[in-house]
Amino acid sequence: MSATDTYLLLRAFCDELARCGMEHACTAPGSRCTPIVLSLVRDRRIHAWSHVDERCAGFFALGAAKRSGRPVAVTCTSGTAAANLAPAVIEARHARVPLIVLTADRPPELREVGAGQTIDQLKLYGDAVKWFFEVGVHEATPGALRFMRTLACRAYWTASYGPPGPVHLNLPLREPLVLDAPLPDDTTGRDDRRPYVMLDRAVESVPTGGRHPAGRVVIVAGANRDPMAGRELAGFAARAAMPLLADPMSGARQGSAAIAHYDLLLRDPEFAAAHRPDFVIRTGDLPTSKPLRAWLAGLDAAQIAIDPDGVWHDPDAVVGLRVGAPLRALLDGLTAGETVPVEPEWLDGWRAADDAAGEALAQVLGDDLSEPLVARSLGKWLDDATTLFVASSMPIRDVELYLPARQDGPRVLSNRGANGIDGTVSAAFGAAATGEGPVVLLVGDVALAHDIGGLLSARRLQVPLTIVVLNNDGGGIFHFLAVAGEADAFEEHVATPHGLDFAHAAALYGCRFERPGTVGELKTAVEQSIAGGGTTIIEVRTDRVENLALHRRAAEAALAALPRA
Ligand SMILES: Cc1ncc(C[n+]2csc(CCOP(=O)(O)OP(=O)(O)O)c2C)c(N)n1
Ligand SMILES: [Mg+2]
Repeated sequence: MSATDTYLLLRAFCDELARCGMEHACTAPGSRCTPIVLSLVRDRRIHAWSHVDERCAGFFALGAAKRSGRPVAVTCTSGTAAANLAPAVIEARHARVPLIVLTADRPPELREVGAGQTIDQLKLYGDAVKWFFEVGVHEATPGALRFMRTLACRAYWTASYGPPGPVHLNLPLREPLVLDAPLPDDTTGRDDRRPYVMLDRAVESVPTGGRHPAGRVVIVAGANRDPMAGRELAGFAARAAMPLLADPMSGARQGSAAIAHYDLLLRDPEFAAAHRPDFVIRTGDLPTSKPLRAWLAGLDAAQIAIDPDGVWHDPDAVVGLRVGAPLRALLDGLTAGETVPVEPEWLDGWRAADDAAGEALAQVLGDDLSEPLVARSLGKWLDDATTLFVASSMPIRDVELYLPARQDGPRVLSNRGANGIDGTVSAAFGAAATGEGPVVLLVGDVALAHDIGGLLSARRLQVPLTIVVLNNDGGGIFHFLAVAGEADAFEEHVATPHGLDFAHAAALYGCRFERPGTVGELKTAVEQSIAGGGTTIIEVRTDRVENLALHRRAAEAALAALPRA
């Protein structure tokens, strides 16, 4: 057993990851992980992004995999380093993001005997990973090389499909950990650069699942991994005159059938009752909106859900049919099948209400910088080459509530698997490191403070990112909850104001800093940041109490503006 064995096996492993399609990996420093790190770095097809903090590395990998739709590897040394990947692994599982976690470990003879930096890493992430495998220590025989190649392909395909998610390989590594001679050639790979094992997926073709949507049909579109599918869905809904209640993360909030303000419309009991559909088609994840969820739960319409992985998003147990197929299969089926009969006035009613609500909102929001106006404006300004990464808490709610329907608007991404505010900055940098076009992060101050170390990617990795922070000095979302009335503990223990001046963070991490006072200045700051490259923190100061009042006024105005029968 020599370093040559270790490195030959790991080179074959990384070779297969690259052949399968891997383009990005994240590393974190340590001694034990040296052979994994060097093997990733030395494979020229894989861009290895170096991180100091494993928690940031995990979220960076998550963001990169989320935007690119391809597995990203993340490696770290043994001990608590591996434990720091847990939050990203959990989010990846819930949000269906393909990650390949490669933890370095001591070999068996050094476990449970007081060797340094050794913890039990077997099944460290529990059920949060789709697959765990203890790789073992091997000599680089032809058989072992084929095993490592197969292992890499299996990890890649398992992370990619059915549904996508994280896998964990634990790699015991014996000293010496660096090479003392050049590596010999390895001819165990397939000819013509193909992966050792390919995956052939039979695509389900049960387009309408035997049900034929008819009458008053509504489409509810939630987060969808394929931005093109969202666009196609919007086109279909417009042609079929079916109201399309589209979460921005569906990529379908566009076209003449898109209903952007469903959250507000469905708060109105009269509207909600008068617009009960006969048939509901749900796609992707269930949107966050509470009024929408409550309305769907109370319908007696037939409800079908289509998702490529057949994901089970139905907390109210009302879906009667699940179609495990890509959205395209459904659209093809509906378009090819009998023409779906629709009442022409059906979409008109939704359209008129949505437009009226939108106009009323615009009036209430006016031109004064506010949290909803920032969300709405970014939706209007950013083009379809841009990705808007949105933090949990009020930013994602504001985007769902206020982003206007728009052809060629930005792609919207968010960590909504487990709704955590952690790792948001790192995940946005990961997204910015992959793919074409700029990334803009919309984030609250607490979420930014939580992952302030993620800003290191700006300095060390030179990844450009435009960060718009809504600084209301605490968790503004909690003002919408009953706990806001618990005066003895609310401010200190729930809202958690901190008084941080993010200009200092910007200086520490080498970012530019802007504090616009008007919408016009904000627009200029965002445009300059995108055009100039680099990372800029653009801070918009707001007030939590005023924000609550503004949300209420906006909702009241929108409801008052609805056309009445
Ligand atoms: C890791 C994690 N810890 C705690 C929470 C609970 N939480 C939800 S929102 C929030 C406050 C977020 O504040 P901020 O980012 O400033 O956004 P705002 O509410 O002001 O819009 C907290 C602590 C969470 N979602 N995730
Ligand atoms: Mg806040």
